[in-house]
Amino acid sequence: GHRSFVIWFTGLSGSGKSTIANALEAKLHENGVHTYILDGDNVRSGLNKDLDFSDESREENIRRIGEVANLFVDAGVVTLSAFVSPFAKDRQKVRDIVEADNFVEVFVNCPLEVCEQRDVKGLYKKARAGEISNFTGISSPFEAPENPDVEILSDQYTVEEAIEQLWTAISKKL
Ligand code: GGZ
Repeated sequence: GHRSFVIWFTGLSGSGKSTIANALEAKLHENGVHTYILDGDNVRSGLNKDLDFSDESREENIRRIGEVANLFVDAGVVTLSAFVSPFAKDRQKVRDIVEADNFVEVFVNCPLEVCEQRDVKGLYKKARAGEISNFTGISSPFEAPENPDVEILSDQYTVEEAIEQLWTAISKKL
């Protein structure tokens, strides 16, 4: 067996949260660790499909995800979560829900200019054109963590390097 806890990725749209979470999950599986990834694809499409991107909806989005993550941790699963989670108070609330010992905050730090340049989904262009409102980094704030457990400068390192950095931080908790 192994311990269970939450690995909470936070960062701008397009910063690399999901890519890094998926690569870390593969490495955890190689090491016999039972995992689950919570992300927009499986949470905003179902449990949270009533929520939009207003401040209030984001707060409720993150609160519910924190409660779900807590259930997974109770079930013994290492839980990776990949949401923008732009508000410091909401991330703190999750830390309180799951208990600080079970919470690893990972700031995937990529400059807005780089995320916007890549614009993998074309959302930044739409946000600049005013077709999407409350877009994080453009028309809605991102409160960078002041004291993350891990900070990944995702525009300066490969995914493999990021995984090595994360492994150093989490392997001792397993
Ligand atoms: C930010 C938005 C928005 C707005 C749609 N602001 O790159 P993506 O597409 O896949 O990641 C973004 C995702 C953010 O959802 P989260 O649940 O992670 O946000 S939060 O934690 O703030 O609740 C982006 C897409 O949804 N998207 N509209 N206005 N991102």
